[in-house]
Amino acid sequence: MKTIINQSVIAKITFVFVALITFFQNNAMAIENLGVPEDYQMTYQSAATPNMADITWFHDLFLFPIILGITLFVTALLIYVMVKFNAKANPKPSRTSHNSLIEVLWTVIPVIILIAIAVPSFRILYTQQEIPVDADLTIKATAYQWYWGYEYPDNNGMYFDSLPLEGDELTEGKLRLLSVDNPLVVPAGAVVRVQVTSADVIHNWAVPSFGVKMDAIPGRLNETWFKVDEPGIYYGMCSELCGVRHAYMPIEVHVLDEAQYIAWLNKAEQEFAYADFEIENPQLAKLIN
Ligand SMILES: [Cu+2]
Repeated sequence: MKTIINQSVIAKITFVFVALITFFQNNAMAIENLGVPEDYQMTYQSAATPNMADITWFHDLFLFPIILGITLFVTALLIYVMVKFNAKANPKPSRTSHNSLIEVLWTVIPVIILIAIAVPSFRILYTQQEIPVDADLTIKATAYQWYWGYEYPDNNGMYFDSLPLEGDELTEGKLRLLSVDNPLVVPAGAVVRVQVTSADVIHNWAVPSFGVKMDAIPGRLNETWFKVDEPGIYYGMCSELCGVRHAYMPIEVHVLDEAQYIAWLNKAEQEFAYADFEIENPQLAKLIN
């Protein structure tokens, strides 16, 4: 009898517990701001891609300790020299000008340190620059003075402009100088190849939490890529001084799970369908038609 009661109590508690978890999970379904800068931030934004995780590791756990060690070592040497060999403590200076052992050491040790830094550095550079040939999705980002345009060549050339929200358009949850009217939308877990170009001056397509920063150059198609597993909103900005409204061309990327992405795509393909715009030059019109 006692065990039956205990079992039913346990079952009830489990039920309440599961219900609570489901409730909070459902609430968490709303897409979250993940790649956002924080006030007075000095460190990197948390990594959303494997590349950015590598960059963060390289800086925080590899380069920074080496820099710290060298700085402390040089500071200690300076203090030692100032105390031990100042004019008062050491009135008769030594005339020594060469020491082969020390000269070899201060050449060889820095070389070893530089080689140690170069190995992981080249590996990270390589994975950044090596564009996956079998990307799941290709996006073409075109920079304009001063907004971005996104084209989905895989989806009948669907295209839309992405302009920053102005003061009165900033509704609840929108961020000044970061939120846009039409964000770039990609599926979670997909390898996204981004082709970057510009229609006027040099801009730069940069999203800090992706570890991506690629120049947008007129007449040239640069490529970069990212893969984000966690659905959420990630922000970036144009990172090449491009004119008076340089600060007003943010990048907002929505990473959606598969089902949400397909739902968005179905809607977007109608809203942003490639329009056969009227060709004003009659000679050009004849050529095309
Ligand atoms: Cu720009």
